[in-house]
Formats: sequence, C-alpha cells, structure tokens
Amino acid sequence: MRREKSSTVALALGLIVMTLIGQSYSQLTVGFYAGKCKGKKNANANANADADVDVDVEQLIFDIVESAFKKHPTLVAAMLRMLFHDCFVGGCDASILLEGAGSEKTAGPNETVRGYKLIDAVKSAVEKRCRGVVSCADIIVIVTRATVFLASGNWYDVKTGRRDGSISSADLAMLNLPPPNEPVPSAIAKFQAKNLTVQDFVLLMGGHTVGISHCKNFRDRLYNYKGVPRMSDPNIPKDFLEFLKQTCPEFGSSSNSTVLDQLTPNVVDNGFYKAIGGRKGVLQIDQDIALDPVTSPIVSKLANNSTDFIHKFGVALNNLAEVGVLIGSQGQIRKFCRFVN
Ligand code: HEM
Ligand SMILES: *[C@@H]1O[C@H](CO)[C@@H](O)[C@H](O)[C@H]1NC(C)=O
Ligand SMILES: *[C@@H]1O[C@H](CO)[C@@H](O)[C@H](O)[C@H]1NC(C)=O
Ligand SMILES: *[C@@H]1O[C@H](CO)[C@@H](O)[C@H](O)[C@H]1NC(C)=O
Ligand SMILES: *[C@@H]1O[C@H](CO)[C@@H](O)[C@H](O)[C@H]1NC(C)=O
Ligand SMILES: CC(=O)N[C@H]1CO[C@H](CO)[C@@H](O)[C@@H]1O
Repeated sequence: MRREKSSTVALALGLIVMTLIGQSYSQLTVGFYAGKCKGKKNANANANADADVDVDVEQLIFDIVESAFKKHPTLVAAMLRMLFHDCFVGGCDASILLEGAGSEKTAGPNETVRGYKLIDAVKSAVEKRCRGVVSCADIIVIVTRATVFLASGNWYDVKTGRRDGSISSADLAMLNLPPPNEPVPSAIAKFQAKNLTVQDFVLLMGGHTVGISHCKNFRDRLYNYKGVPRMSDPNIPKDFLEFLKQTCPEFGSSSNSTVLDQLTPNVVDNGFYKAIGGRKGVLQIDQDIALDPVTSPIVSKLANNSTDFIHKFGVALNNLAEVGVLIGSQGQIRKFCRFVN
C-alpha cells in the first residue's frame, strides 16, 4: 500500500513537473498539420459531390512558392528577411504582417521588407481548403523553407504549431532590430537575449548570402566611419572601396544598391563567408563578424566547408523560428494575415 501510495505521489509530481517544463519550452512539432487540414482534393473540386481529403499543407504551400519563385527568384531574400524581422520583434507570431498606423512594418528598418503578397496568396489558397487551421506565423516559416530549398537544393524539416499574435509595434521593432553598424559584441548579446547562441548568430548572418543592401545602409562606412567626416572603414580594400563609392556617391541617390554576397549573390551557399573573409562585406556588421575574435573562427570554418553551412543553416533557421512563439491556446489563427480576427 505504502509503495503504491508513494508511486502515485511520484506520478502526480512527475505530471506537474512535466506540465511546468512543457509550458516553458515551445511545443512545436515537425508535421503539426498532418491530418488537421481536411478539405477538397484540389481548388476545382465540387463542393457537394467530392469528399474531403487530408490536405498536405506543406506540399500545397511548396507548389505555390515554387511557381512564384520561378518568376521572382529574389523571394528567397525577401522571405529570409521577413522571418528574421518577424521573430526578432515580439516573437515569431506574424506581427510583421499586421497593417495599421504604428505597426511593426511601418518602422524604419522594415522599409524594404517585402514578400507580403506571396504570403497573402498562400494564406488565401490554404484557407480555401481548410478554414482557420494554418497560422500566418507558420506560413512565413514554411514559405521561407521552400525558398531556401529552391535557392540551395537543400531541404530541412520545419517545426510548426505556432499561433498568431495581435500586437505589432513600430517602437518595439526599433528597439529589437539591430542597425547595420551594431558592434559584434552587442549583436551577440541581442541574439543571446532570444536564446540564440554565437554559433546561431554567425549562421543566421549567412542570410546575407542573398539579397541586396541599399546605399544608405553602408554609406557611413564610406564617408563617415565612426562619425569621422571623410573617413572610410580601413578594412575595406582600395578597389572595393572605389566600387562601393561609385555605387553609393556621398550625396547621391539612396535608391542605389549592391548585393550583400559579392561572390554568389543569388545562391544560398557559403559564398557570403568567403566574401567577408576576403574583406568584401557590404554592411559594417557583415565585415565585422569576419574580424571579431569571437566570431571570426566560425566564419573561416564556414568559408572553408561548403556542405557544412547549408546543413547548419536549416538548424539555425529552426532555432530562430522558435523565438517567442505562441502555442496551444495562446493567440489565434488569423483569417487574413494582415488583420487580427
Ligand atoms: C545583426 C543582425 C542584422 C542586421 C544588422 C541586418 C541588417 C540588414 C540590412 C541593413 C539590410 C539591407 C536592407 C536594405 O537596404 O534594403 C539587410 C538585408 C537583408 N537581411 Fe539582414 N540583418 C541582420 C540579420 C539578418 C538575419 C538573421 C537574416 C536572416 C536569416 C537576414 C536576412 C537579410 C536578407 C535576406 C536581406 C536582403 C533583403 C532583400 O534583398 O530584400 N538579416 N539586413
Ligand atoms: C548611383 O546613383 C548615382 C546618382 O545618385 C548615379 O550617378 C550612379 O551611376 C549610380 N550608380 C550605380 C552603380 O547604380
Ligand atoms: C581555411 O582555409 C584557409 C586556406 O586554405 C586556411 O588558411 C584556414 O586556416 C582555414 N581555416 C579553418 C578554420 O580551417
Ligand atoms: C565539412 O562539413 C561536413 C558536414 O558538416 C563534414 O562532414 C566534413 O567533415 C567537413 N569537412 C571538412 C574538411 O572539415
Ligand atoms: C528562451 O528559453 C526559455 C526557456 O526555454 C523560455 O522560457 C523563453 O521564453 C525563451 N525566450 C525566447 C525569447 O524565446
Ligand atoms: C510596408 C511598409 O509599411 N513600409 C513602411 C516602412 O517604414 C517606412 C518608414 O517609416 C514607411 O514609409 C513605409 O511605408
């Protein structure tokens, strides 16, 4: 009897502990939507005559992204940046998508975030098959993975089960998103505050393997380094400095831009690390991670091994996509990604 009683107590305690742990860790799972989206076989199915089937949500989304990507290959850059900005401001809860005065997407650093139309198209296609099941936060993650696969050839599994938030604030965005001249130690601290390690930080900066930067985000490096007029970053080689100055005249157009990865700008690969290893970083922070004593060993390792980066990038993106998620009964599943229900 005594033994039975104590084992019952142990079991009860165990359940309490497990519940507590369960609450502090996210419970995202691979394949969360399997069996959860019951809908018509395809968009043209007869609403009355055709029976509902299990819709493969991730495949449905992949097919839409694949045809969009064929026309617009820079969508991979758009989505990687959208994922980063969503997750860094109040967690990966699709707050970046919300419209309204003073919302996150109206903040200065979000000015050039794009890809909103693709998210709308995907959401509308998914809702046609099963209403109110798939969150906008998960759609950002699933779409991003599809674009990374299309631009690298490497597939990685994504965890899903996020729910959508209802708070979106430009002030919060300004507070959380690092500027391009953020010193490496404080950038590391900002990533660590989101449970991301130094290794994650360096891998995630590999997002700059695609996409562009506008002039205004690196102009100070060329003409006003550390606030000193007519000073340029001494780490920029002479010929590259000439190139950047031509692209970005001191008093010229701010709409000029150049690619972030000066070696292989359209492919998701380790070319970015080779480029910054050769001092061809465009943004201050990109060049600085190749020089900082804490991050530079990670950079040169990634630069030296092409298969290593692409495998670890998927893991790091999953870590990023776990920041501050809403799960279970938290938040909501939005009907339209741009508005709370
Ligand atoms: C300290 C961290 C970071 C800083 C300071 C930073 C800063 C910037 C800046 C200034 C731009 C140029 C925007 C423009 O001129 O239009 C940019 C572009 C971009 N960033 Fe970051 N970034 C950071 C981390 C990340 C991360 C973690 C990712 C994704 C994993 C990412 C993905 C991108 C992409 C793909 C672009 C190109 C966007 C496009 O071509 O439309 N960034 N970033
Ligand atoms: C950048 O803009 C200036 C005008 O402000 C223009 O003269 C120059 O040719 C542009 N350079 C590139 C590479 O687009
Ligand atoms: C990477 O390769 C370069 C040149 O082959 C070498 O100098 C460097 O030490 C290597 N770095 C690592 C971390 O293996
Ligand atoms: C490169 O990375 C892969 C995958 O992480 C690893 O298996 C391999 O041993 C590495 N190669 C070198 C030369 O370090
Ligand atoms: C970091 O991890 C802890 C413990 O798992 C969790 O409670 C916290 O919410 C996480 N922080 C973020 C920003 O995800
Ligand atoms: C999409 C979007 O809302 N972009 C905004 C980003 O921030 C700038 C500057 O605040 C706005 O002018 C844009 O409209």
